Amino acid sequence: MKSPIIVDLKFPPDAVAKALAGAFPGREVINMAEPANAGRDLSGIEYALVWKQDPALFELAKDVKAIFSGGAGVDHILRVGGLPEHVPLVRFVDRSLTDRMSEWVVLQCLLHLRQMPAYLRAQRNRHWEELAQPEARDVTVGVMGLGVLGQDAARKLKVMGFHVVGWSRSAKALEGMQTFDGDGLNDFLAQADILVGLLPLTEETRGIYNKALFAKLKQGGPLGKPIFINAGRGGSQVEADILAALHGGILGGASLDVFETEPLSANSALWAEPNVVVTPHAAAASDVVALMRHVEGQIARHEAGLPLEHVVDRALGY
Ligand code: NDP
Ligand code: OXD
Repeated sequence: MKSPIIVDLKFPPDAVAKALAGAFPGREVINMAEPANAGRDLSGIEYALVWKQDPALFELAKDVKAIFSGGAGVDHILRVGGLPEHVPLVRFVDRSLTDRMSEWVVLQCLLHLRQMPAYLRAQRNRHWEELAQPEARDVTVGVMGLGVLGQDAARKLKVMGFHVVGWSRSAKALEGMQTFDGDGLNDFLAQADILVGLLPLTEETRGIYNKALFAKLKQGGPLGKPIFINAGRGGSQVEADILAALHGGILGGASLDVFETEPLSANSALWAEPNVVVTPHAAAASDVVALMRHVEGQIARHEAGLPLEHVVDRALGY
């Protein structure tokens, strides 16, 4: 008898219901979005798939043996708290999510390289003026976070011709790319014309993109001033410092997909900044069908006695 799975995903309910229709054959699915499941006895159930779960979920689901995240980042899940200790928490790692993130990152780097914010302004003003155009090979993109997403984005940026360097907590040897770890942050920043943030939100990375960091980026490169791009988590950026750096000539532009508070307030000055691109945490939304497939695969491994993959190190927070 297969253990049921609890699903508590704060995603659009119709997309979840549709994806669940063909998922988990032979296994009961307890979708917490259905009113009939409110207050249901969840004891004895071994699996839970969650994203921004109800804070009381694990008081009811005391016997879970594995928890699956609906996203690649797990800060929301850890922040809610109440997770049973020593139960593995598995991140969502999937080709579709990785491809989408790399599309977004490459798009933003090209957009700033090719001066699209300025050309779009010129178009609105019916103003014809060709701007100076550096080549990608002369521009260094520094990727902060060389995990699943950072490495794929770095590879694809290289295909577009950018010179790419990377920084991560532990040392990495990546072919054709200079990498820095931990203490090498200042040397890494000093090379970056474009800084791409693909870090998880942890105690160590909260507020890391701040005025002190922006001041260490390379000035006077082919783009004039450095560009800041972030699709990791908004809690890692200090928005007041981004605005001050833009106004003070420390940053030349930014592309932001994530924000300190989401949705971004209609009053935020970021919306109206001339060289700032704002997207609504949409760089790489989880494909719910792919998510179910990934969880099925991991449960199959677990039930075959194989180790779960992509397990979060709860002490590190990612
Ligand atoms: P991974 O866990 O695979 O990679 C995280 C990377 O960050 C690793 O290279 C890790 O270093 C590095 N890192 C973590 N902490 C530190 C630190 N203190 N100092 C230096 N480096 C650090 O995560 P993913 O690549 O899969 O995802 C990254 C993040 O992207 C997610 O956590 C999520 O927040 C965000 N995301 C955003 C989406 C969006 O739509 N905007 C969609 C999906 C994810 P090391 O290699 O040494 O462990
Ligand atoms: C994720 C996200 O972490 O969508 O997957 O932000």
